[in-house]
Amino acid sequence: MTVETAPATGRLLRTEIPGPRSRELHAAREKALPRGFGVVLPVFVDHVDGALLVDVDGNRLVDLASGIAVTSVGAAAPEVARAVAEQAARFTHTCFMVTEYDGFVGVAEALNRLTPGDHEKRTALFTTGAEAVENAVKIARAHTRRPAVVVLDHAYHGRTLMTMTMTAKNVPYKEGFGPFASEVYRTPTAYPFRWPGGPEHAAQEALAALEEMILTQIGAHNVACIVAEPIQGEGGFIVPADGFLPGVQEFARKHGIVFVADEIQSGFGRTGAMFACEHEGLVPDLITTAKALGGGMPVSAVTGRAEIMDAVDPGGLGGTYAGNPVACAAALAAIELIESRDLVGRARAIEELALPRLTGLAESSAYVGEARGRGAMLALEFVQPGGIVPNPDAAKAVAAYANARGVLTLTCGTFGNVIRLLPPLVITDEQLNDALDVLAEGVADLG
Ligand code: PLZ
Repeated sequence: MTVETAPATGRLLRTEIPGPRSRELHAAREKALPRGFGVVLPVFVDHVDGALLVDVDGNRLVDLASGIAVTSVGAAAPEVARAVAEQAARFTHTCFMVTEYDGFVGVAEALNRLTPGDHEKRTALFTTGAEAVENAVKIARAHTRRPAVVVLDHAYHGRTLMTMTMTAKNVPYKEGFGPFASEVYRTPTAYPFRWPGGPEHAAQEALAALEEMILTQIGAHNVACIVAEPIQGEGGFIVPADGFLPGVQEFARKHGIVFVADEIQSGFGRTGAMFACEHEGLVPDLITTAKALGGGMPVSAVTGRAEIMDAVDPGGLGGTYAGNPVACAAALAAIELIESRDLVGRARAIEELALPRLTGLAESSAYVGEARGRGAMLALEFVQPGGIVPNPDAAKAVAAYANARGVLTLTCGTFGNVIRLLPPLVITDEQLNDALDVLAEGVADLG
Protein backbone atom coordinates (compact mmCIF):
# COMPACT_ATOMS: atom_id res chain seq x y z
CA MET A 1 0.00 0.00 0.00
CA THR A 2 1.49 3.36 -0.99
CA VAL A 3 -0.43 6.53 -0.32
CA GLU A 4 1.71 9.57 -1.08
CA THR A 5 0.33 12.65 0.59
CA ALA A 6 2.34 15.73 -0.30
CA PRO A 7 3.99 17.76 1.14
CA ALA A 8 6.79 16.26 3.27
CA THR A 9 5.09 17.73 6.32
CA GLY A 10 2.21 15.26 5.95
CA ARG A 11 1.32 11.64 6.51
CA LEU A 12 3.00 9.16 4.21
CA LEU A 13 2.46 5.41 3.87
CA ARG A 14 5.28 3.61 2.07
CA THR A 15 4.45 0.14 3.38
CA GLU A 16 1.58 -1.42 5.20
CA ILE A 17 1.46 -0.50 8.92
CA PRO A 18 3.36 -2.06 10.62
CA GLY A 19 5.93 -2.43 7.85
CA PRO A 20 8.38 -5.30 7.35
CA ARG A 21 11.23 -3.77 9.39
CA SER A 22 8.88 -3.02 12.30
CA ARG A 23 7.57 -6.59 12.16
CA GLU A 24 11.10 -7.95 12.33
CA LEU A 25 11.96 -5.79 15.33
CA HIS A 26 8.69 -6.68 17.01
CA ALA A 27 9.49 -10.39 16.65
CA ALA A 28 12.78 -9.76 18.49
CA ARG A 29 10.92 -7.84 21.17
CA GLU A 30 8.60 -10.77 21.77
CA LYS A 31 11.58 -12.96 22.58
CA ALA A 32 13.19 -10.40 24.90
CA LEU A 33 10.24 -8.89 26.81
CA PRO A 34 7.53 -10.30 29.07
CA ARG A 35 3.98 -10.42 27.69
CA GLY A 36 2.83 -7.95 30.33
CA PHE A 37 3.94 -4.90 28.33
CA GLY A 38 1.17 -4.04 25.90
CA VAL A 39 1.56 -2.02 22.70
CA VAL A 40 -0.98 0.14 20.90
CA LEU A 41 0.70 -0.10 17.49
CA PRO A 42 3.71 -2.37 16.94
CA VAL A 43 5.60 0.19 14.88
CA PHE A 44 9.21 1.05 15.67
CA VAL A 45 9.98 4.75 15.51
CA ASP A 46 13.11 6.00 13.81
CA HIS A 47 12.73 9.72 14.50
CA VAL A 48 10.10 12.33 15.17
CA ASP A 49 9.42 15.60 13.37
CA GLY A 50 6.82 17.78 15.11
CA ALA A 51 3.62 15.73 15.14
CA LEU A 52 4.97 13.19 12.63
CA LEU A 53 6.44 9.89 13.78
CA VAL A 54 8.76 8.51 11.11
CA ASP A 55 9.03 4.75 11.45
CA VAL A 56 11.85 2.38 10.52
CA ASP A 57 10.12 1.59 7.22
CA GLY A 58 10.00 5.27 6.23
CA ASN A 59 6.27 5.75 6.93
CA ARG A 60 5.18 9.07 8.42
CA LEU A 61 2.43 8.73 11.00
CA VAL A 62 0.38 11.61 12.36
CA ASP A 63 0.63 11.46 16.13
CA LEU A 64 -2.63 11.82 18.08
CA ALA A 65 -1.07 10.29 21.22
CA SER A 66 1.94 12.41 22.23
CA GLY A 67 3.28 9.35 24.05
CA ILE A 68 0.19 9.66 26.30
CA ALA A 69 0.13 13.45 26.74
CA VAL A 70 3.88 13.88 27.17
CA THR A 71 5.30 15.44 24.03
CA SER A 72 3.20 18.59 23.93
CA VAL A 73 6.18 20.55 22.55
CA GLY A 74 6.97 17.70 20.13
CA ALA A 75 9.24 14.72 20.78
CA ALA A 76 12.23 16.28 19.07
CA ALA A 77 11.99 19.98 19.87
CA PRO A 78 15.48 21.36 19.08
CA GLU A 79 15.38 23.57 22.19
CA VAL A 80 14.74 20.56 24.44
CA ALA A 81 17.32 18.43 22.64
CA ARG A 82 19.94 21.18 23.04
CA ALA A 83 19.17 21.68 26.74
CA VAL A 84 19.47 17.92 27.32
CA ALA A 85 22.78 17.70 25.44
CA GLU A 86 24.28 20.68 27.25
CA GLN A 87 23.23 19.44 30.66
CA ALA A 88 24.44 15.90 29.93
CA ALA A 89 27.83 17.35 29.00
CA ARG A 90 27.99 19.29 32.29
CA PHE A 91 26.82 16.35 34.44
CA THR A 92 24.07 13.73 34.21
CA HIS A 93 23.50 13.13 37.90
CA THR A 94 24.58 14.04 41.37
CA CYS A 95 21.48 13.00 43.35
CA PHE A 96 19.86 16.16 44.65
CA MET A 97 19.91 14.73 48.19
CA VAL A 98 23.72 14.51 47.96
CA THR A 99 24.75 17.75 46.22
CA GLU A 100 22.54 20.45 44.73
CA TYR A 101 22.12 21.99 41.26
CA ASP A 102 20.24 24.97 39.87
CA GLY A 103 17.91 23.13 37.44
CA PHE A 104 15.95 21.50 40.27
CA VAL A 105 15.36 24.87 41.91
CA GLY A 106 14.49 26.43 38.55
CA VAL A 107 11.78 23.86 37.83
CA ALA A 108 10.41 24.23 41.37
CA GLU A 109 10.25 28.02 40.95
CA ALA A 110 8.52 27.67 37.57
CA LEU A 111 5.88 25.34 39.05
CA ASN A 112 5.35 27.61 42.05
CA ARG A 113 4.78 30.49 39.62
CA LEU A 114 2.57 28.69 37.09
CA THR A 115 0.20 26.60 39.25
CA PRO A 116 -3.12 28.13 40.37
CA GLY A 117 -3.21 30.36 43.46
CA ASP A 118 -0.95 33.17 44.69
CA HIS A 119 -0.31 31.62 48.11
CA GLU A 120 3.19 30.69 49.26
CA LYS A 121 4.15 27.43 47.52
CA ARG A 122 6.81 24.74 47.56
CA THR A 123 7.57 22.10 44.91
CA ALA A 124 9.17 18.67 45.31
CA LEU A 125 10.40 16.88 42.20
CA PHE A 126 10.29 13.15 41.52
CA THR A 127 10.54 11.00 38.41
CA THR A 128 7.23 9.38 37.41
CA GLY A 129 3.63 10.44 37.73
CA ALA A 130 2.82 7.60 40.09
CA GLU A 131 5.66 8.70 42.34
CA ALA A 132 4.25 12.23 42.46
CA VAL A 133 0.83 10.91 43.50
CA GLU A 134 2.41 8.62 46.12
CA ASN A 135 4.26 11.58 47.57
CA ALA A 136 1.20 13.81 47.53
CA VAL A 137 -0.52 11.20 49.70
CA LYS A 138 2.50 10.98 52.02
CA ILE A 139 2.61 14.76 52.38
CA ALA A 140 -1.15 15.00 53.01
CA ARG A 141 -0.90 12.29 55.68
CA ALA A 142 2.10 13.92 57.32
CA HIS A 143 0.27 17.26 57.40
CA THR A 144 -3.09 16.00 58.64
CA ARG A 145 -1.93 12.98 60.67
CA ARG A 146 -4.96 11.21 59.16
CA PRO A 147 -5.00 7.93 57.20
CA ALA A 148 -7.83 7.93 54.65
CA VAL A 149 -7.53 8.74 50.95
CA VAL A 150 -10.66 9.42 48.89
CA VAL A 151 -10.67 8.89 45.13
CA LEU A 152 -13.25 8.78 42.35
CA ASP A 153 -14.80 6.21 40.07
CA HIS A 154 -12.93 6.05 36.73
CA ALA A 155 -9.80 7.46 38.37
CA TYR A 156 -6.31 6.67 37.12
CA HIS A 157 -3.34 7.51 39.32
CA GLY A 158 -0.63 4.98 38.44
CA ARG A 159 0.66 1.43 38.70
CA THR A 160 2.55 1.35 42.03
CA LEU A 161 0.85 -0.30 45.01
CA MET A 162 -0.72 2.88 46.41
CA THR A 163 -1.57 4.45 43.07
CA MET A 164 -2.82 1.15 41.62
CA THR A 165 -5.13 0.94 44.61
CA MET A 166 -6.28 4.49 43.88
CA THR A 167 -6.85 3.60 40.21
CA ALA A 168 -10.41 2.43 39.55
CA LYS A 169 -10.16 -0.01 36.66
CA ASN A 170 -9.39 -3.64 37.38
CA VAL A 171 -8.21 -5.12 34.04
CA PRO A 172 -5.41 -4.53 33.17
CA TYR A 173 -4.14 -2.40 36.05
CA LYS A 174 -5.08 -4.41 39.14
CA GLU A 175 -6.00 -7.94 38.09
CA GLY A 176 -3.82 -10.41 39.96
CA PHE A 177 -1.83 -7.72 41.79
CA GLY A 178 -3.66 -7.60 45.11
CA PRO A 179 -3.84 -7.35 48.04
CA PHE A 180 -4.11 -3.60 47.69
CA ALA A 181 -3.18 -0.75 50.02
CA SER A 182 -5.60 0.05 52.82
CA GLU A 183 -7.52 3.24 53.59
CA VAL A 184 -8.49 4.06 50.00
CA TYR A 185 -12.18 4.92 49.51
CA ARG A 186 -13.97 5.46 46.22
CA THR A 187 -17.00 7.59 45.40
CA PRO A 188 -18.89 8.41 42.16
CA THR A 189 -17.54 10.94 39.71
CA ALA A 190 -19.91 13.49 38.12
CA TYR A 191 -19.86 11.84 34.67
CA PRO A 192 -22.47 13.81 32.77
CA PHE A 193 -22.95 11.37 29.87
CA ARG A 194 -23.58 8.40 32.19
CA TRP A 195 -25.21 10.02 35.22
CA PRO A 196 -28.34 7.95 35.96
CA GLY A 197 -30.59 10.93 36.73
CA GLY A 198 -29.34 12.96 33.73
CA PRO A 199 -26.38 15.30 33.32
CA GLU A 200 -28.09 18.25 35.02
CA HIS A 201 -28.12 16.37 38.34
CA ALA A 202 -24.61 14.92 38.13
CA ALA A 203 -22.68 17.62 40.00
CA GLN A 204 -25.04 17.94 42.94
CA GLU A 205 -25.76 14.22 43.36
CA ALA A 206 -22.13 13.14 43.01
CA LEU A 207 -21.13 15.75 45.58
CA ALA A 208 -23.87 14.56 47.95
CA ALA A 209 -22.63 10.97 47.57
CA LEU A 210 -19.04 12.02 48.35
CA GLU A 211 -20.10 13.99 51.42
CA GLU A 212 -22.30 11.18 52.68
CA MET A 213 -19.57 8.57 52.24
CA ILE A 214 -16.98 10.68 54.02
CA LEU A 215 -19.28 11.73 56.85
CA THR A 216 -20.97 8.36 57.48
CA GLN A 217 -18.44 5.71 56.43
CA ILE A 218 -15.02 7.24 57.12
CA GLY A 219 -15.45 10.30 59.32
CA ALA A 220 -14.13 13.56 57.87
CA HIS A 221 -11.57 13.82 60.68
CA ASN A 222 -9.99 10.59 59.37
CA VAL A 223 -9.55 11.81 55.80
CA ALA A 224 -6.09 13.02 54.79
CA CYS A 225 -6.88 13.92 51.20
CA ILE A 226 -9.28 13.78 48.30
CA VAL A 227 -7.45 13.16 45.02
CA ALA A 228 -9.13 13.99 41.72
CA GLU A 229 -8.15 14.48 38.09
CA PRO A 230 -9.75 17.77 36.94
CA ILE A 231 -10.44 16.01 33.65
CA GLN A 232 -10.23 12.25 34.00
CA GLY A 233 -7.76 10.77 31.53
CA GLU A 234 -7.40 7.00 31.32
CA GLY A 235 -10.93 6.64 32.73
CA GLY A 236 -12.45 8.10 29.57
CA PHE A 237 -11.64 11.80 29.13
CA ILE A 238 -14.47 12.65 31.47
CA VAL A 239 -15.05 16.36 31.96
CA PRO A 240 -16.80 16.48 35.33
CA ALA A 241 -20.13 18.29 35.49
CA ASP A 242 -19.68 22.00 36.26
CA GLY A 243 -19.61 22.69 39.96
CA PHE A 244 -18.72 19.19 41.15
CA LEU A 245 -15.02 19.79 41.80
CA PRO A 246 -15.52 23.27 43.26
CA GLY A 247 -18.00 21.62 45.65
CA VAL A 248 -15.46 18.92 46.53
CA GLN A 249 -12.81 21.57 47.15
CA GLU A 250 -15.11 23.55 49.41
CA PHE A 251 -16.10 20.45 51.40
CA ALA A 252 -12.44 19.47 51.77
CA ARG A 253 -11.50 22.91 53.01
CA LYS A 254 -14.32 22.93 55.54
CA HIS A 255 -13.08 19.66 57.04
CA GLY A 256 -9.32 20.24 56.91
CA ILE A 257 -8.94 17.66 54.16
CA VAL A 258 -6.13 18.24 51.63
CA PHE A 259 -7.57 18.66 48.13
CA VAL A 260 -5.15 17.19 45.56
CA ALA A 261 -5.56 17.78 41.82
CA ASP A 262 -3.83 15.16 39.69
CA GLU A 263 -2.88 17.22 36.62
CA ILE A 264 -0.40 14.65 35.34
CA GLN A 265 -2.32 14.16 32.09
CA SER A 266 -4.29 17.43 31.93
CA GLY A 267 -1.55 19.89 32.89
CA PHE A 268 0.80 22.20 31.00
CA GLY A 269 -1.52 23.66 28.45
CA ARG A 270 -3.13 20.44 27.28
CA THR A 271 -6.71 21.59 27.97
CA GLY A 272 -6.39 25.16 26.73
CA ALA A 273 -5.42 26.50 30.16
CA MET A 274 -2.03 26.05 31.79
CA PHE A 275 -3.81 23.72 34.25
CA ALA A 276 -7.26 22.15 33.81
CA CYS A 277 -8.16 23.34 37.33
CA GLU A 278 -8.33 26.88 35.97
CA HIS A 279 -11.47 26.11 33.92
CA GLU A 280 -13.40 25.88 37.18
CA GLY A 281 -11.37 28.35 39.21
CA LEU A 282 -10.00 25.58 41.44
CA VAL A 283 -7.06 26.35 43.71
CA PRO A 284 -6.01 22.92 44.98
CA ASP A 285 -3.89 22.49 48.08
CA LEU A 286 -1.54 20.17 46.19
CA ILE A 287 -1.10 19.59 42.46
CA THR A 288 0.70 16.64 40.90
CA THR A 289 2.33 17.08 37.49
CA ALA A 290 4.51 14.95 35.21
CA LYS A 291 4.26 13.99 31.51
CA ALA A 292 4.37 17.27 29.50
CA LEU A 293 6.37 18.93 32.30
CA GLY A 294 9.55 17.16 31.19
CA GLY A 295 9.20 17.63 27.44
CA GLY A 296 9.74 13.88 27.07
CA MET A 297 12.24 13.36 29.90
CA PRO A 298 11.02 11.68 33.10
CA VAL A 299 10.31 14.22 35.81
CA SER A 300 7.28 14.74 38.04
CA ALA A 301 6.31 17.13 40.78
CA VAL A 302 4.14 17.86 43.78
CA THR A 303 3.43 21.57 44.16
CA GLY A 304 1.42 22.97 47.02
CA ARG A 305 0.80 25.21 49.95
CA ALA A 306 4.04 25.83 51.82
CA GLU A 307 2.58 24.87 55.20
CA ILE A 308 1.37 21.50 53.88
CA MET A 309 4.52 20.74 51.87
CA ASP A 310 6.70 21.60 54.87
CA ALA A 311 4.90 19.11 57.11
CA VAL A 312 7.44 16.45 56.15
CA ASP A 313 10.69 16.54 58.11
CA PRO A 314 14.06 16.75 56.31
CA GLY A 315 14.88 13.38 54.74
CA GLY A 316 11.24 12.37 54.44
CA LEU A 317 11.06 13.13 50.72
CA GLY A 318 13.46 12.14 47.98
CA GLY A 319 14.65 9.43 45.65
CA THR A 320 17.92 8.72 43.84
CA TYR A 321 16.70 10.14 40.55
CA ALA A 322 14.21 12.70 41.93
CA GLY A 323 14.48 15.80 39.75
CA ASN A 324 17.33 14.41 37.65
CA PRO A 325 19.40 17.31 36.22
CA VAL A 326 18.99 16.28 32.56
CA ALA A 327 15.22 15.97 33.04
CA CYS A 328 15.15 19.36 34.79
CA ALA A 329 17.01 20.97 31.88
CA ALA A 330 14.45 19.46 29.49
CA ALA A 331 11.60 20.68 31.70
CA LEU A 332 12.91 24.25 31.75
CA ALA A 333 13.24 24.21 27.96
CA ALA A 334 9.75 22.71 27.54
CA ILE A 335 8.16 25.24 29.91
CA GLU A 336 9.91 28.07 28.05
CA LEU A 337 8.50 26.75 24.75
CA ILE A 338 4.98 26.36 26.15
CA GLU A 339 5.05 29.96 27.34
CA SER A 340 6.91 31.68 24.49
CA ARG A 341 5.01 29.85 21.71
CA ASP A 342 1.68 30.25 23.50
CA LEU A 343 0.96 26.53 23.26
CA VAL A 344 -1.91 27.08 25.70
CA GLY A 345 -3.55 29.25 23.05
CA ARG A 346 -2.65 26.64 20.46
CA ALA A 347 -4.52 24.00 22.51
CA ARG A 348 -7.59 26.25 22.39
CA ALA A 349 -7.21 26.59 18.62
CA ILE A 350 -6.98 22.80 18.34
CA GLU A 351 -10.27 22.53 20.24
CA GLU A 352 -11.87 25.12 17.94
CA LEU A 353 -10.81 23.16 14.89
CA ALA A 354 -11.38 19.61 16.11
CA LEU A 355 -14.31 19.65 18.54
CA PRO A 356 -16.92 20.82 15.98
CA ARG A 357 -15.78 18.04 13.64
CA LEU A 358 -16.01 15.46 16.44
CA THR A 359 -19.42 16.81 17.44
CA GLY A 360 -20.47 16.39 13.81
CA LEU A 361 -19.50 12.72 14.04
CA ALA A 362 -21.58 12.33 17.21
CA GLU A 363 -24.53 13.85 15.36
CA SER A 364 -24.14 11.78 12.21
CA SER A 365 -23.21 8.37 13.64
CA ALA A 366 -25.43 6.31 15.91
CA TYR A 367 -22.24 4.71 17.26
CA VAL A 368 -20.86 7.94 18.71
CA GLY A 369 -22.69 8.81 21.90
CA GLU A 370 -20.76 11.94 22.73
CA ALA A 371 -17.87 14.15 21.61
CA ARG A 372 -16.25 16.00 24.50
CA GLY A 373 -13.13 17.43 26.03
CA ARG A 374 -11.20 20.64 26.36
CA GLY A 375 -8.33 22.05 24.35
CA ALA A 376 -6.23 19.29 22.85
CA MET A 377 -7.68 16.67 25.23
CA LEU A 378 -10.66 15.52 23.17
CA ALA A 379 -12.61 12.30 22.86
CA LEU A 380 -15.38 10.33 21.20
CA GLU A 381 -17.39 7.90 23.34
CA PHE A 382 -18.76 4.92 21.40
CA VAL A 383 -22.10 3.28 22.22
CA GLN A 384 -24.46 0.64 20.90
CA PRO A 385 -26.85 2.49 18.55
CA GLY A 386 -29.98 3.73 20.24
CA GLY A 387 -28.67 4.00 23.82
CA ILE A 388 -25.61 4.50 25.96
CA VAL A 389 -24.46 0.88 26.32
CA PRO A 390 -20.67 1.07 25.92
CA ASN A 391 -19.34 -0.17 22.59
CA PRO A 392 -15.64 -0.97 22.98
CA ASP A 393 -15.62 -2.95 19.71
CA ALA A 394 -16.59 0.17 17.76
CA ALA A 395 -13.88 2.25 19.47
CA LYS A 396 -11.30 -0.44 18.79
CA ALA A 397 -12.41 -0.76 15.14
CA VAL A 398 -12.09 2.98 14.51
CA ALA A 399 -8.72 3.13 16.29
CA ALA A 400 -7.49 0.16 14.26
CA TYR A 401 -8.76 1.79 11.07
CA ALA A 402 -6.83 4.98 11.87
CA ASN A 403 -3.69 3.19 13.03
CA ALA A 404 -3.55 1.09 9.84
CA ARG A 405 -3.67 4.34 7.86
CA GLY A 406 -0.91 6.04 9.79
CA VAL A 407 -2.94 8.06 12.29
CA LEU A 408 -1.74 6.98 15.71
CA THR A 409 -4.85 6.85 17.87
CA LEU A 410 -5.38 5.73 21.47
CA THR A 411 -8.46 4.40 23.18
CA CYS A 412 -9.27 4.81 26.87
CA GLY A 413 -12.17 4.52 29.28
CA THR A 414 -13.30 2.18 32.02
CA PHE A 415 -15.27 0.35 29.33
CA GLY A 416 -12.57 0.76 26.65
CA ASN A 417 -15.13 2.54 24.47
CA VAL A 418 -13.51 5.97 24.11
CA ILE A 419 -11.15 7.22 21.42
CA ARG A 420 -9.00 10.04 22.73
CA LEU A 421 -7.14 12.71 20.85
CA LEU A 422 -3.94 13.95 22.45
CA PRO A 423 -1.99 15.54 19.61
CA PRO A 424 1.27 17.32 20.27
CA LEU A 425 0.38 21.00 20.63
CA VAL A 426 2.77 21.71 17.75
CA ILE A 427 0.61 19.73 15.29
CA THR A 428 -0.28 21.78 12.19
CA ASP A 429 -3.88 22.40 11.11
CA GLU A 430 -3.20 20.37 7.95
CA GLN A 431 -1.96 17.38 9.94
CA LEU A 432 -4.87 17.62 12.35
CA ASN A 433 -7.48 17.92 9.59
CA ASP A 434 -5.93 14.98 7.78
CA ALA A 435 -6.07 12.86 10.96
CA LEU A 436 -9.68 13.91 11.56
CA ASP A 437 -10.58 12.96 7.97
CA VAL A 438 -9.23 9.47 8.65
CA LEU A 439 -11.12 9.20 11.95
CA ALA A 440 -14.31 10.31 10.19
CA GLU A 441 -13.80 7.63 7.54
CA GLY A 442 -13.27 5.09 10.30
CA VAL A 443 -16.50 6.11 11.99
CA ALA A 444 -18.39 6.01 8.66
CA ASP A 445 -16.96 2.54 8.09
CA LEU A 446 -18.85 1.27 11.17
CA GLY A 447 -22.02 1.51 9.07
N1 PLZ B 1 -2.08 10.26 37.02
C1 PLZ B 1 -3.84 11.35 35.73
O1 PLZ B 1 -2.74 9.95 33.51
C2 PLZ B 1 -0.44 8.22 33.66
C3 PLZ B 1 -0.73 5.65 31.96
C4 PLZ B 1 -0.03 4.78 31.03
P1 PLZ B 1 3.16 7.58 35.35
N2 PLZ B 1 -1.29 7.96 32.55
C5 PLZ B 1 -0.76 7.08 31.51
C6 PLZ B 1 -0.03 3.38 31.50
O2 PLZ B 1 -0.88 2.61 31.05
O3 PLZ B 1 0.82 3.04 32.34
C7 PLZ B 1 -1.00 8.95 34.83
C8 PLZ B 1 -2.14 9.79 34.70
C9 PLZ B 1 -2.64 10.44 35.84
C10 PLZ B 1 -0.99 9.47 37.18
C11 PLZ B 1 -0.42 8.81 36.09
C12 PLZ B 1 0.79 7.97 36.33
O4 PLZ B 1 1.90 8.51 35.68
O5 PLZ B 1 4.22 8.55 34.89
O6 PLZ B 1 2.72 6.62 34.27
O7 PLZ B 1 3.55 6.89 36.60
